[in-house]
Amino acid sequence: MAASTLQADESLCLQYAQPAARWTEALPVGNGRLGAMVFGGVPSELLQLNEATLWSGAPRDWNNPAAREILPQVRAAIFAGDYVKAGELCKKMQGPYNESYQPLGDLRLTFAGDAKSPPSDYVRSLDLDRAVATVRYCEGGATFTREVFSSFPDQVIVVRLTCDQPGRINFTATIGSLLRSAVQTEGDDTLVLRGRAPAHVDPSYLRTANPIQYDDGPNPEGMTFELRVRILADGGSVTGGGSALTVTGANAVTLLLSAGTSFNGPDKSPGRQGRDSAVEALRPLTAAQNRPYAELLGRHVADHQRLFRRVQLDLGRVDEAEALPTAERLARFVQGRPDPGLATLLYQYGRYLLIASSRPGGLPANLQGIWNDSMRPPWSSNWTLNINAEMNYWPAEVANLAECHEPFFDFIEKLAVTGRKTAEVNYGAHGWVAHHNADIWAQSGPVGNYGGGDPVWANWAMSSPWLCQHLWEHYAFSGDKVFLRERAWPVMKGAAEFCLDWLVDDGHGHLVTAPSGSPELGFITPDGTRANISMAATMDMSIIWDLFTNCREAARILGTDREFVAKIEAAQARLYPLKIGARGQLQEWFEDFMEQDVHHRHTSHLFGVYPGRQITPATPEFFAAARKALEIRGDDGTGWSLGWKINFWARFRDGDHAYRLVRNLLRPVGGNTGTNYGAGGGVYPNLFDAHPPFQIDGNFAFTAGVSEMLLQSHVGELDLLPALPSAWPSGRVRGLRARGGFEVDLAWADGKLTRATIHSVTGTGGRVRYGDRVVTLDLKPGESRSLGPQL
Ligand code: FUC
Repeated sequence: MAASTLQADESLCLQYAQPAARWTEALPVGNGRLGAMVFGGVPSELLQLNEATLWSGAPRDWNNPAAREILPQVRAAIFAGDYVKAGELCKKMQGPYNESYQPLGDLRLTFAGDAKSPPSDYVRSLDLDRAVATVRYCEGGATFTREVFSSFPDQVIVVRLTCDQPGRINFTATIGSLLRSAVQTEGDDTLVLRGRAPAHVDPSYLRTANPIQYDDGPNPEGMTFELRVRILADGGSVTGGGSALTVTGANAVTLLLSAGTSFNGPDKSPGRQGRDSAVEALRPLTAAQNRPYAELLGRHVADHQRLFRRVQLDLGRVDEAEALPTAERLARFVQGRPDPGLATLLYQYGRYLLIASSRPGGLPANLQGIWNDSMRPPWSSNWTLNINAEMNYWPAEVANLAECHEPFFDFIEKLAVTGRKTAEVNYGAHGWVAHHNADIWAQSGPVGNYGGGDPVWANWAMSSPWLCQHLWEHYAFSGDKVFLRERAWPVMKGAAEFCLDWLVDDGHGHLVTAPSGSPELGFITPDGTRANISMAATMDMSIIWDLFTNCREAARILGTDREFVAKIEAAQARLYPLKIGARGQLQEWFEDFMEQDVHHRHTSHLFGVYPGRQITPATPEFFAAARKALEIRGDDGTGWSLGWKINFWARFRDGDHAYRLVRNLLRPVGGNTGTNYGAGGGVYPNLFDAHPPFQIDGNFAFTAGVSEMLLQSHVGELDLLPALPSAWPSGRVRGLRARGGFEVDLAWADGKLTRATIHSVTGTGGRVRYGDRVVTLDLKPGESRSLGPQL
């Protein structure tokens, strides 16, 4: 293995020797709003395009006033031990399903080619450090190069075609969309596609006769959108009309792609009160066309690197592996050949994908980030709140991309508005509630089409306290009291108000949630009854514990709401306690029920281990019981499940077991995109995480998990290399963030820390741990301290 170095990150490339044959081989670029999957074909290039705000549907009333009448009946059934009846009653509390994220369209470039000389020396790559996808090949004695990127500063996708010989670029450009739309040319250099999204799309998992519904009325509902492609040729000519433009004999060509929708916020009809999508699409294009290509590229790379380069990681390298195509590296790695650089690549890919799918001012990354080619994408490509959306943001703070967390905060604030109404109408409760699924309209009610959803997922009501953890964590890492006071606290308080109303006395003095399920797993009672819904599932209690703990700390720091905090303290003391079951495991339900599926992908009962901080070495019995519960679940699962387990094993300080999950997550799954709820997650050739199908949360959980193996800070101290696996004996990391306002650089060799540098950004003092050694640092903001292995 080559010595550990931290040089230029030229190795941070995904690379392939063939064009993409499938979507999960294509390479993603994005600026948080505009995304493209670049296929890299030679006779025909395909860019599959997305715009993050393009969704089906419109704001609507998903609240269900009947729920309020049903709730006491549900509770009575639960307290009488009739869990089956409770589950059936829960269905009557549901509302409509959420809407679906929609694909924007395709850009196709069909090249004239050279029949006498087939292409050779083909290479296709994605450079994570520059956020540029490149295709290069030789044909007819010339070398052709394409570069594609999605610029955040200029809000356009840029495609650049060059050749080392003049006048050799010839192609025809066309655009199209799966959505209702029409294409025309404008002037002699622009293609314009105008369309309208469906007024409703049923989720992918529903079998319905008419799942995609357009509004054909005179004043139709449904989002409008526009895609524009402007072709700027250097030399040669651009000709055509209708729906195609042809470039002939150019030296170089720049294509600028811009798109806009009529989305005007979650409370505005996109069909009738929307923005002008034509204006939205035209504005950035008009600005960008005045900048030469080199300037567009320079602005893009500088913007990307400002974020991306904050964390540098080297887990060790095997030189011959670094040079191989990415898919071959995966194949070698799964056979047991060492390639720590592959884990580094996937780690940085998670950071790349967050930068590319979640930028200030936009929407948060959905189940597929921003990349989707289907009108009925898996699970609507929505925000699934019982694990997936939160998981997307686990790396944001620790992996030094706090700005990329911001779209999630905006979204949470919007849910806090719609969710206040839902809490009141459905449950007669104060504060705000959200359930299992959310969409661009900030859907906050339980889904299920009034009885069709299984309550074990549809009726899960714990989103608001969990989402608030993200607001708190942003403060915990940054120390930003203005954020805590003005943005976090009002939303956290609203979630706590809901929880205080939602909790009920179990008749024995404890406060419980009822109805309550452990997502998305049913149980078997001692008499053999199979049911889903009972009271006080461990996850509920741990999430509420987390919110209450964070609220108490927040209110103390802000010196606010003393009376309210007293209520929280009183309730927290009465929360139904954690329990240890007959197998020595942390119980998942309020009684020691058996799991209907002992290897189920969800590990909800371990919330207190990660992302929570209720279960730590300071609670040794529960820490051991949680570990036992994870052992029972096993080491397989869907992609995101494997990713969560890396984080758990890191918190259990077992680096080699965490690494076992790293290996499982790096299993190549080829082209397998059929939905698999059981085991078998891994990665696609383009390193998108496979549930299967593609779901981006596993990518983000991987990055969070590797960070957690190297640095932890959730128990009031900086814990250095808490879970270093023997597979990564030597390495370095620079720029990880820790709670309390610190950045941390670490170097290690032979499995041992050699040097740590703690930079205080806003932090003052703090404990630092390496193994059993602990030191207390006294640092002022801006100061750094270097420590050796003795601390
Ligand atoms: C939950 C999970 C599934 C999937 C879906 C998007 O329902 O249980 O595995 O990730 O969300």
